[in-house]
Amino acid sequence: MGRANAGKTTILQRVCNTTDQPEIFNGKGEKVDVALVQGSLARGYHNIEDELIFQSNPGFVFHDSCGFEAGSGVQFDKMKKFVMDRANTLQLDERIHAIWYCIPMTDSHRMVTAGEAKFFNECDTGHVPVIVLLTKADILELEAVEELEDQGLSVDDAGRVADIEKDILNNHTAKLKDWLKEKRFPPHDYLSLGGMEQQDADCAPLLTCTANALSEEGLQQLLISTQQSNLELCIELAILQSLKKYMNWKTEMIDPTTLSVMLSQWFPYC
Ligand SMILES: Nc1nc2c(ncn2[C@@H]2O[C@H](COP(=O)(O)OP(=O)(O)OP(=O)(O)O)[C@@H](O)[C@H]2O)c(=O)[nH]1
Ligand SMILES: [Mg+2]
Repeated sequence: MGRANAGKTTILQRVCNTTDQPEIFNGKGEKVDVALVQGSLARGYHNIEDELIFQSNPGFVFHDSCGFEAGSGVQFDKMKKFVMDRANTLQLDERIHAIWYCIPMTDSHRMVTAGEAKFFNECDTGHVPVIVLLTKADILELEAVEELEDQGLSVDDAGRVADIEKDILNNHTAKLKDWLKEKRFPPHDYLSLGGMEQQDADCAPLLTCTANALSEEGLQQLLISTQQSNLELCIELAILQSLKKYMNWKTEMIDPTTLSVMLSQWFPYC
């Protein structure tokens, strides 16, 4: 979720380790001719029912929704129905498992618009965690430099710029948390992401944060084993989760074959 230009597609590309655009399939599973909808995509309009799949990792199915500025009531209602239906459906192939709500730091003066307020007041996503992503956080470096200049201080000290940038980000995050905690359905977690437009950007924090927000271990395993951008995450969770289970077992139940099967479940694509 998130307004136009918030950095949504870029995040999905990083998670799927690609620079390609996704293929789009409509609600009936038919491929959508991207050339035909190019105009509306360029205006940041997305049909939330469409499924976005990257060839580099077809294990993930994404849904992309535009932002909801004041006045787009029909779009909001359509999104709300989609989210509530798909969060609760028993049809496994239709179920959504997590929502990333992008708020770009390029708009730090209007982080919570009527659209965000409406979403967090009205959208009960039940057990489906909503994680607010403060996207394009790298842009705050510019604000930090401006602040130093205003104070008449040198901007050559990279450490000082980084410290002020961190303070500004902490400030924005605190403000955002303050606003959203008052809503009826506040987000489960917050995470800042910057430099995601770079092809080698690390999305491990995003995957770890999402895995932590998922309440079921089976879902965590699906997420971590489906992503192929960070092998370390698979190793870390395979060891932590398998050993955690193993430690509760009686000694006579422990055998290397069982342990290796448990570990390998985190690496189905290898
Ligand atoms: N500085 C910076 N730019 C970013 C970052 N992430 C994305 N961008 C840039 O922001 C622009 C928009 O990114 P997209 O991923 O296309 O945004 P979107 O939310 O999918 O936009 P729509 O599909 O139009 O709604 C692109 O030029 C990206 O390169 C980031 O972390 N930092
Ligand atoms: Mg996009």
